[in-house]
Parts: sequence; structure tokens; C-alpha cells
Amino acid sequence: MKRSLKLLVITAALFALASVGLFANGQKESAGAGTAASSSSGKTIVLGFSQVGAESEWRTANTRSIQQAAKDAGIDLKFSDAQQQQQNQIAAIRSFIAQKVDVISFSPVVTTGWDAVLQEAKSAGIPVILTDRAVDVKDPSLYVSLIGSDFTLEGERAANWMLKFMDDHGYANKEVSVAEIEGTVGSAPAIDRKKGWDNVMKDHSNWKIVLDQTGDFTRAGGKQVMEAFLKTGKHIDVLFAHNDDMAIGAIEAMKEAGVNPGKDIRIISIDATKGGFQAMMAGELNCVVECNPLLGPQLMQAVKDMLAGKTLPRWIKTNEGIFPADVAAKVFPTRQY
Ligand code: GZL
Ligand code: ZN
Repeated sequence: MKRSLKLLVITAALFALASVGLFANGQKESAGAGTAASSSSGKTIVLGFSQVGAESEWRTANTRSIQQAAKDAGIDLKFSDAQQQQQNQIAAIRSFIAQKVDVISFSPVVTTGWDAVLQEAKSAGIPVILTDRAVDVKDPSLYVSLIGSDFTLEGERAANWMLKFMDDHGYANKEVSVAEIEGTVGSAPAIDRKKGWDNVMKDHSNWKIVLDQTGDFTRAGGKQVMEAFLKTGKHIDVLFAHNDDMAIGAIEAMKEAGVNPGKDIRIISIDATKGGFQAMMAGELNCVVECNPLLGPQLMQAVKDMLAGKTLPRWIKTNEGIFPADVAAKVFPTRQY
């Protein structure tokens, strides 16, 4: 009896010391690094994050934001890059489960095929927070929250802006032929940006999508698709690219074919990256719709709040704007990605 009482007192004392972080690494945290964020058990929070890949300027800004925010928050980040392959993301999630991380977060490359692995995370008692892209799962309890944009709204913003721009340039009630370069097949942004565009254009029968192919969100993809579009000889008035990188690749293809980007073919894309602003300032891109990649701080706050027992909103939406070429030079110096 005495021995177990003694043991109990020592454990309680250890717990008390741990919870005030006295077992942290002792020396003063170097300036800038966040103090170790601890879960209720007092130990440093370990977050497993599976990233889509490094396919675009948006994605590298997103990765930088997550890695920096984890450092600032004192969260131990296990980061894996899936090179845009779903099976790599599934393997990464399984390894996080094996490592018994506190929380799993990921940006799902496509919307389907996650039920089994997320069920394994749930059975292991590890909560999942999605960033950037959504999943389509039968059991909604397989993830706690999604931190990301409303892609349908982004597609609607793109369509509404281009509709007004073309009407103002003499195309009201005239045939407008649209080429669409879509994002990764089956990804939430590609599905929903297309849906948003179509939501607006269904009321304007003079607007027709005459060419439509995926460029997989990369510059190379956008260039190859635009080269193929131009080879068809079809008349194109407007290019709708699902991200800036594919628009920039398409612009290269147009210039190589003697087509004047932003003039012969008007162009709108989504992300609002530095590359997008530079193309607008060069007069080669007419407008960008913002899609904010700087999700790191919101993710780390959500992880801490969730582990502290707070209920998270099901969808933490990012606020975003739209930037036509005529404001690009003024706005560019304020851009963070
Ligand atoms: C959108 C994000 C998309 C970007 C692309 O939130 O998932 O993936 O628009 C990126 O640039 O590749
Ligand atoms: Zn025309």
C-alpha cells in the first residue's frame, strides 16, 4: 500500500511539472520559435501533414505557410510531399497513424478514395483536419473541419468578371468562344471552379465552351494544352484557366504561335500568385481571382483549439478577392505569395 501511494505522489508531481512545461528543453527558446505547444498531456503536439505536391506557385506558398506556422506555434510537424499521387498520401497518413501523431492534416489531391484510411485514423483515435481541398466521404465524422476556399464562388467570380469585361468590349449578345484549361481531374478546385463558371454562363447562351482539357495545375500542362487547342484552328475569344500556372504556360504557347495573350485571347485565371500579377503587369493576363494559400496559421490555431476541447466550425473559409490587370501594379507590392 505505502509503495503504491508513494508512486502515486511521484506521478502526480511529475504530471504537474510536465504540465507547466518544466521538462521542456530548459534553455530559453530562440527568438521567433514558438514555445512548444503542448496537448492536454503536456507533451509537444505532433502534427502529421500530407501535402499534395509542389505543382504550382500556390502550392509552394501553401507549404511555406504551413511549415513556418508550425515552427511559430511550437508544433512538431511531420511533413510529407505526395508528388500529386493519392497512394502516396494514403501511405503518409498510415505512417502518421503508426507514429501515433496527435493530429493528422492533409490537402486531398482528389475528392474520393479516402474512406478506408480515414476510418483507420478514426479507429486509432487520431482526429483529421482538411486544408485547401475537400473530400467526398460517406461518414462525415471522418474529419473534424476543412480550412479552405469556396472554389465554386471563385469560378462564379471569374465568369462574372469576364462576362462584364467582354460585354464592355463589344461582345454583348455576340458569340463568345471559351477555351477552358481545368485543374487536376477529380480535385475539388477543378470540379467546383468549373461548376461556378457554368452556374453563371448557363444564363448566357452566347457563351460557349469550345475547347476543354485538364492541365493538372502545372505550367507545363497549361502550355501543352494551349498548344493543342491552337492546333485545332478553332476560334477562341476567352481562356479560363483554373490556376495562374496553367495560364502562364498557355501564355507562352500563345506567344510562340504569334497570338497576342490578353488581347487576341482574353485570359482569366485563379490563385493571384506573384506570377499572375507579373503576367497582368506585362499586359498578357486580364484578371486573377484570389485563392489564398496562407492557411498555416489558421491550421495551427485549429489544431490547438481542437486539442483544448473547443468545437471547430465544419468549414473555416478563407476570405478572398479579385484583381483585374488595371490594379495589378498598385496591389503587387502588398502581395505575400
Ligand atoms: C486551390 C489549390 C489549387 C491551386 C493550384 O486551393 O488546391 O492547387 O489553385 C494548386 O495552384 O495546384
Ligand atoms: Zn469571337
